[in-house]
Amino acid sequence: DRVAIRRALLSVSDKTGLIEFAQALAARGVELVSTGGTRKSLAEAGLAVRDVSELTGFPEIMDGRVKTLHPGVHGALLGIRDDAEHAQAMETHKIAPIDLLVVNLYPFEEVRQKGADWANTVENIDIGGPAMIRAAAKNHAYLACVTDPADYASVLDALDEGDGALSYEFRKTLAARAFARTATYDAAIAGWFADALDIQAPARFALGGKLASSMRYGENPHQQAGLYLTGEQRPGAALARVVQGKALSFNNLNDTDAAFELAAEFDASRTAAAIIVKHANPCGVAEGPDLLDAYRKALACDPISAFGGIVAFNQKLDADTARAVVEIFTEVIIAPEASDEALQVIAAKKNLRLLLTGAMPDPRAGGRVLRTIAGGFLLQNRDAQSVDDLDLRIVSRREPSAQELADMRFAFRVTKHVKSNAIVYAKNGATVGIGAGQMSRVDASRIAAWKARDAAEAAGLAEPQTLGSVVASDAFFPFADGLLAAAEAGATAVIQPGGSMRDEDVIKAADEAGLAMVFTGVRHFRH
Ligand code: 93A
Repeated sequence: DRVAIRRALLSVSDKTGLIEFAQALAARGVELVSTGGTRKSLAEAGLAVRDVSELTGFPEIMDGRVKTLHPGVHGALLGIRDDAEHAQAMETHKIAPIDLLVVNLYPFEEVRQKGADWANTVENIDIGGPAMIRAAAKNHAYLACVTDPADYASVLDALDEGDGALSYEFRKTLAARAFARTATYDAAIAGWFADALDIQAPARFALGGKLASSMRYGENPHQQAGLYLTGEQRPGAALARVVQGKALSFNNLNDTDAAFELAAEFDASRTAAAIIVKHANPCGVAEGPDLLDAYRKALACDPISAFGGIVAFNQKLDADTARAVVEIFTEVIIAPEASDEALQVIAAKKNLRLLLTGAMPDPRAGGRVLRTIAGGFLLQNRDAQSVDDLDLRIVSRREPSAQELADMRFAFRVTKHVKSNAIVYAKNGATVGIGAGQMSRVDASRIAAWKARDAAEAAGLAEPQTLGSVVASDAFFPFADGLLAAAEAGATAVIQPGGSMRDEDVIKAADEAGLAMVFTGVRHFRH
């Protein structure tokens, strides 16, 4: 699967490192072919280089707009070397194979940034370059394609390692980089047009995704919105089959995603889980022997907030659970599957959306999370950390009981999906108080306890459910106060990442209050 590099076609606008790279290639016996400006630079540096017009038998025309757009070039890039017909075509038309393509594109992004006039910016839309890059990247089984001067050194290293040849794995990596480059390049051009024409509707301007549906509006009625698919095959809100109900809104999809991703944290072969989400935060989460039990416990956490909520399950939805859900106004139900009887129960509620995904997503799988900021975007890996994989370190004098430990794991699992600062009280596999999205941790702690008191009152219970509960925090307690607020509310055990400068004070406070405490060593911020 190695490809010996004998001939390279170089065509670059950014000439950084070009001469050194070409010299190194020539020194390794690689024949150089090049386009006008690039050829001139190489020749001036004393390198033997052929003009691409020698390959095509056709001169560069139209001020360079057409220089490599020719079967002599594209046949060389696209020909399948071990296909008899392709080989015959190459021979008949005297097409010399190219083993290495080195291209970087007209500097459209820089020209756009400088605010050049319309005609000048348009002239900097590269056509031949992306065509060659895409051809070579498609045909990575037979050649390599370099699109970034930053990769020259690693290409030379790989060549030396491979004795003048490049491996399949390496060529595949280069192809991935190549397609990423043409994708961002075209996105920049599309973005420039959209800005220039003041096209605000995202539905008409894709950011590297494929438009799946336009929404009636975005987060608010005066905002336009669309759902785009990235190609990632992760079961969830974007790819689910919509069985019934009104059209999904932007907020529905966002909340449904939050609910289902949390449901996925519960291994369906081990336990049944129900999640109720409002405004992208869970307002009730529980696990149990079956979905009905889990749903009832989840609802009890905060029945007021659950009104108009999104409900997610990690197992096949059954009729009894469906009946319980439709008792209160619910916007969306999402589950991997549903029984025929459950489908009938839900069908009676015309507006209620039912989404079936066919499977649960893997909570440990990688993936990307994107957030836009003014002038750019932030990209990070998905938080794929599961509490099941962590070594929990007991730091208190008192050891937690088995029930406390189970509830601590449960609460920490939930906390990962609550906006920071997040505090979650849990008891017997159910949340009993959730404090989300607070600017101070102690406030999150107080709000969670206060909500638990409200829920107890509404249910006619004499005492709040936080009594005898455990408490989880998404990040370390910087001071003892948040922890003491939890103890005051009746929590007996604490799970938190640890790692504060004042850990010692916090541990001391836990010991004094008789709390059991474990450190996870992992934090779950969610901003
Ligand atoms: O004007 S193009 O779209 N038409 C082409 O046929 C073509 N072939 C290569 N631009 C084309 N290129 C681009 O020219 C390359 O992507 C590269 O950025 C640049 C190199 O030109 P030169 O070698 O003349 O400096």
